[in-house]
Amino acid sequence: MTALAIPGLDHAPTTHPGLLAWVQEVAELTTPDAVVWCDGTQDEWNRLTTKLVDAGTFVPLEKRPNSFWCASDPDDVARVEERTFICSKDASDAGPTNNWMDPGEMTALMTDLYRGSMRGRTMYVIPFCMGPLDAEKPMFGVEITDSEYVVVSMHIMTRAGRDVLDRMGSDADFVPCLHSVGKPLEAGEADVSWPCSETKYITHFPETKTIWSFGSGYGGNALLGKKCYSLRIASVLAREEGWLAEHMLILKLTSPTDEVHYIAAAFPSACGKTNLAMLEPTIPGWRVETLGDDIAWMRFGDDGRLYAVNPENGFFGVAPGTNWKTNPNAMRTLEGGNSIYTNVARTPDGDVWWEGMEGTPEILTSWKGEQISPSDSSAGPAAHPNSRYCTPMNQCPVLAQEWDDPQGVPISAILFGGRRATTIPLVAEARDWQHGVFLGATLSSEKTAAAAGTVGQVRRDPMAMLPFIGYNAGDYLRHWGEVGKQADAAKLPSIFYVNWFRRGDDGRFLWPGFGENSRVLKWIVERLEGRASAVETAIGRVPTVEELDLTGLDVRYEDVADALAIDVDEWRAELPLIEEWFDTIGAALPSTMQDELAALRQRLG
Ligand code: SAT
Ligand code: MN
Repeated sequence: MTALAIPGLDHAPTTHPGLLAWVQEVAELTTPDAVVWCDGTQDEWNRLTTKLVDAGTFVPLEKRPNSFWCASDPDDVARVEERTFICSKDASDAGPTNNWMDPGEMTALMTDLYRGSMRGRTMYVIPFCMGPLDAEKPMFGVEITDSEYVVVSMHIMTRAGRDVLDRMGSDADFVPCLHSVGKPLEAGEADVSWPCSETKYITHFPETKTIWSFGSGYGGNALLGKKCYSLRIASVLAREEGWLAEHMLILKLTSPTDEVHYIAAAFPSACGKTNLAMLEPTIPGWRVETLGDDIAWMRFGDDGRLYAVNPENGFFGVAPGTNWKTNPNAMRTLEGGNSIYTNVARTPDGDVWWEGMEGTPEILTSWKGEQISPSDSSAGPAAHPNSRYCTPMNQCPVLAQEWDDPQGVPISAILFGGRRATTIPLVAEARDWQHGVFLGATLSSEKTAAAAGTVGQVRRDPMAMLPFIGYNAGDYLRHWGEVGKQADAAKLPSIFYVNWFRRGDDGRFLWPGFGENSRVLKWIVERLEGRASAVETAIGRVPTVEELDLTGLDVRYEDVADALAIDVDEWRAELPLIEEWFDTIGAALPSTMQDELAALRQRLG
């Protein structure tokens, strides 16, 4: 087949020779029925959402304007870490925490998979930009996909379309992102509502800054601007260029006396980043505004401070547990419409529902499409635990006005946190940058449903980046150390470790969490401003119960004391686990991390 036989291929609205050549090459390999250059317009959204409704993939939600319900294949509901690869030339550059394959071998293998993989489908070319388009050096990408679901999701999650292509001109660098659901259609074959393949590969080539994804339609595997570009590839760029690409929310905290602090916080997937980013403080006079809920790119400004930008344009949040109490601002964002819901339940009157949402409808269509009653516990969850909403940032009622400032915002504090039932106190402050890097390097969390695998198991998750570091984890920790030497120590953000999830002996949470976490943020800000005291402990500086503002909070004193406690025996039991983790990283681990571990051991006695 010659390229010109594919309708649309010759209607390229660009003169960019590299882009044109790549699109042509992919079209010849994947042999779609047609090629469409996406323009990012409302018209395109309308056309594709209509197509998805007609195909049975989307169900329009009568109760939510311009919003759609969608159910995935039951085997395509989360990121697939065991199918995710970093294909650096040298295996040691992928390090012990990533899957690796030789780039040549992977290219050959996936080229075979892509051959004819778009047959019977349309190939879409989506020009997109991560971060503001008016940045000095905009971060371009182009995703080629055969999934309409991906196109409309990219409309929400990124700046996508014609403006991006125009700004790219004929010579801008871009990250080529190739995606196919891997389900070609034969002539006359009816499509399924969620096409995907049993064979899945989520592949990154760090040397050529290229992404190839095959077989999955799920967010983190298919919306390639998100984890693949903005974390795995961007972390490689960040290392080369001296900045940080991190799995962090960004929030703006304003005190009753109008002092402003910007805070970035890293938690593993499904550990409450979105809730913290949109938090409604329970203490009077304090205000939180949102700049991002998942990813932060941080670079030093001319003033020596670290500035953060959120590369995304939307929220791809975990639905279950989101409600008017845990995250009223997410609920309000969703009320704006223009959203896609994947794997939640649907009510008979055209609304969505998930576990934890207020009101329990009598009858529901579950994420599996079954008619169930949520009160019938034998039916299983109505919404998949990793079900997601995809919704535009600009509908968030507490969006900070500077959220899309290309300069970013200066970060005062970095929080690391995980989900731990024991050991880790509610909050601890690092002594200095290197100690903070150690806290991040040893971050641990119980596994959640955001990735396929066993939920609940404790695993080490350095800086909540374990599945997202695009290179060797030891080199990554070294890079964090180096970044701390780029600036005057006094200008670096202070680093804190938090754990909202500690439990008492009877299994109940010791700290109420959600809006009450503003009390912890207040202590953090008072530390930054030198107004709060802390107790030096073996693991860092921890507040006493009295140092936390608990005014009006209905909580037992002993519970807060237990939430803050450093149990030396628990910490001694943690040491071999940290050691084992450092052994896993091996020779690339910077010696500073071993020094910190030795110092901790000594302090624990
Ligand atoms: O990977 S996703 O972006 O789909 C969600 C997550 O795991 O953080
Ligand atoms: Mn995430």
